[in-house]
Amino acid sequence: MAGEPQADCLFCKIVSGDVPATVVRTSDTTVAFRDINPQAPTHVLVIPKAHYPDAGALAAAEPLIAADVLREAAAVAADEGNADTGYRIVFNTGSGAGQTVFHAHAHVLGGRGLNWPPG
Ligand code: IU
Repeated sequence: MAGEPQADCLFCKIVSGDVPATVVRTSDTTVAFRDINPQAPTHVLVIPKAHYPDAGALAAAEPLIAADVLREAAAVAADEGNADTGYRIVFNTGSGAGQTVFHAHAHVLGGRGLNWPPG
C-alpha cells in the first residue's frame, strides 16, 4: 500500500530504528539525520516516515507531509546556523540526477559556499 514501510528500504529501517543514524530532529511525520557521506559542514537528510520513492510521488500523495519535509529542512538549517548565511535544499529525483536511495529525502546543505549551477 502507498506510504507503507518497504522491507528492502534503508530509510524505512532508519525510521523504524533497525538501522542506526545520527538523528538531529524528528516530527510526527519526518526524521532528520546526518548524511553518512557529508558533502558540506551541514549535510542532513530530511525524510518522511511514510515510504514514497521520491519527492514528487510524496507531494502527489501526501502534500501536507511534503510541506512538513520542507518546514523541517528549514528548521534544520536554522538549528545548524545556516539560516542567515544561506543553504540549499536538494531533492535528487531519478538515477540520472544522482538519486541512489528511493525513499523521498531532502538534502539540506550549508556551512560553505555553494556554487550554481550544481554539477
Ligand atoms: P541520493 O540523493 O539518493 O543520492 O542521496 C542518498 C544519500 O543517502 C547519500 O547522500 C548518501 O550518502 C546517504 N546515505 C546515508 O546517509 N546513509 C546510508 O546508510 C546510505 C546512504 I546507503
